[in-house]
Amino acid sequence: MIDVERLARDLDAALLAREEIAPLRKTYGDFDLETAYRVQERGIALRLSRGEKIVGYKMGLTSAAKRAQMNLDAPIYGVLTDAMRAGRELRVAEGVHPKIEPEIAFVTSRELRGKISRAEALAACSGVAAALEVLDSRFVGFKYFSLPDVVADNCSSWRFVLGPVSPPLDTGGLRMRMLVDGRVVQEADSNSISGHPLESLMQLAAMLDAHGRSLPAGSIVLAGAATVAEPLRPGIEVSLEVDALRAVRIRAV
Ligand code: OOG
Ligand code: MG
Repeated sequence: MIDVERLARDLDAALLAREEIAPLRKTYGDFDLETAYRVQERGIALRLSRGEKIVGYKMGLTSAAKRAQMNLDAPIYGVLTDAMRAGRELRVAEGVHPKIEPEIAFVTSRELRGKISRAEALAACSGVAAALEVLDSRFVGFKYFSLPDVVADNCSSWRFVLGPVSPPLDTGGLRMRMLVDGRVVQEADSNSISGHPLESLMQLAAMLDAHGRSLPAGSIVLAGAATVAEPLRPGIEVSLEVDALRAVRIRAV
């Protein structure tokens, strides 16, 4: 029997101590995806007990590039709290081995529940923004080899930053360019995210529903990275330019 509380506490302790731990399945044996989401939920409860507030969700492994980079093959979701939201600067030393990736974020103004159409998803958005997600796994060397491990670890969530929020628009077929110190390092079409970024929002509503939950109005939703993630080193400035949206940038110190 997997002790959900124990796994959540191991991960939480690693997060607080900025320490790497072995993948949970190595230490505790196999557990399934449903158990992993329960560990994730318990880990979030620990964060909430420290005063953090849930501000939204992130979808992960929604692009072929990310699935190949992580060698995993199904979309997953994690929770975003206010403490994960970064401003203009980010302290690399507060993490273990952070990586940064280009995303699109939606801001919702209506509750979403269950299976919804693309039109319903769009109608529920009050805004859209270019976003950068900074991942940081609790596992040694950022390697975990299994979906349950990464889901339990809140899908490697660590920090995120949104660019200026624009009114809702069609986020399909937009060119996305991630730059490090002004040089393009990753480039993709926004449709490499789930075929269309809105599909990520629809998938999230369906996945939450399968866990008896809905997506509250006022949520921030990261649609998942369009390309592989790049290492975040102190001193670099990373920006993301997305056609039709305003750019987002962050400096790593
Ligand atoms: C898992 C999280 C993936 C994305 O956008 O695909 C993710 C990981 O890469 O460790 O956030
Ligand atoms: Mg991501």
